[in-house]
Amino acid sequence: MTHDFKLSVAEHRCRSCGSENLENFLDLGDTPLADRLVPEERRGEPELTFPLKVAFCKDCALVQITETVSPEILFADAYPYYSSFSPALLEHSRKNALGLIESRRLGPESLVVELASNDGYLLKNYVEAGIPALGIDPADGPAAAAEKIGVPTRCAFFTYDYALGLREEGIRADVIHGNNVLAHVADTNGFVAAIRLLLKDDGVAVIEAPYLAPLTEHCEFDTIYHEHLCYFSGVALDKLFRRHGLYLNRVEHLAIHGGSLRLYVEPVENVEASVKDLLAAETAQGLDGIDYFRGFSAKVDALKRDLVALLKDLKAQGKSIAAYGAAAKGATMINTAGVGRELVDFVVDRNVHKHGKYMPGQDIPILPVEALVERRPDYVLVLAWNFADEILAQQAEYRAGGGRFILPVPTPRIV
Ligand code: DWN
Repeated sequence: MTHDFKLSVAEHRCRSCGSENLENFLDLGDTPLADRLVPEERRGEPELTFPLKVAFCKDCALVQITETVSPEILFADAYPYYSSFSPALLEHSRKNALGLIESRRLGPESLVVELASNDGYLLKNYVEAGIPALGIDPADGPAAAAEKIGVPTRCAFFTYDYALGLREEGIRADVIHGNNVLAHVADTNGFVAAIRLLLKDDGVAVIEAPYLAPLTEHCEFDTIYHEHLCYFSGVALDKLFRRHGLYLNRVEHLAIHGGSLRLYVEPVENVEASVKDLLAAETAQGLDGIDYFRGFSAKVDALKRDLVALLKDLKAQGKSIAAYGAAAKGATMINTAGVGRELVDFVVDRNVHKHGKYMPGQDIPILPVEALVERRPDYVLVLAWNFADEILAQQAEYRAGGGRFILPVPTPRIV
């Protein structure tokens, strides 16, 4: 079902600098919302679909999708993503928090705020250390889960006006976390300006976002979906922050989510070598120019073609295939490549909120992970490939019984 104009808006200007000098370089077609899993009672009903096209801004180098879907239908009702179902992410976050407690000398007088705080997966580390924390997240399920474990959370969208309200309450943050949220907000400039408003003058915003370079180098096109409005390079981020009196002073490269950046952004300019090196490397790679992206669409088409050919070949041999990870990226992968129930029988996932529902667009059932050993499919397509090491290590029993995994990115292969 194509969308109602009230549910989405086609953008013709850059989300960061407002330029109209955009060039589309990838079209993934009209796709369903990646995290809008289908409950039993809605099976067979037409699903909302929206254009999924990617453009490059020739003026500020921001890569972005051209359609803005209403955040209310993306994140508010029944948003199924809970960070705490990933042990690797929990450990990654714990180390991040403990490192900042030490480096910023945080204590009972400090305040740490997380934007898109989800189920308290990160802020719980500050609460346990006796450091005041406040979570802000629009998804009622994860926000309630955070409160349940003692993380003070406000169920709201973080906007400039919301930050003004916090300031009027006398709330200013020593540290603001924003993990996998900057790419998700429709008002990119308003969100960054709100961070500056909420941050103390000697504070730091620590922002994690998937990094554009591995996305293109490793063909991680399935990380493109309507929740992710922007796909960041250092060049584009630096321009965005400076526009609002914030400075990208340090950057760390992370393996999480297929390759991310951890950005240290402050109201005082003190740019370290890590940022200078990042910007120089991107210029050398050509990430600040459209030519770098012009061949990407062909790479994506080749990966999709090779994946479907591999799956069809296994089915022709009489093999059974399941999938692991009812991930948002998994929805992009199966819907843009055309992987349906004729190829994949079911998807397993540890997130209990996803069980009993169906993958968007393909009506593939989502089951508990135990189904892999109970039903013993011959092959399992790892849709959550960014956690492949962790997932394969968990599934020793399935592998011991002869089960094999298929990794789709950067090239489809059996392991
Ligand atoms: O930006 C976003 C990223 C951070 O998370 C959100 N907009 C949406 C979401 O994207 P995703 O669903 O692709 O993220 P994940 O974390 O790659 O999804 C992994 C899926 O796999 C989750 O449903 C949890 C599941 N899982 C599992 O079943 N067993 C994950 C691990 C690590 C496991 O061991």
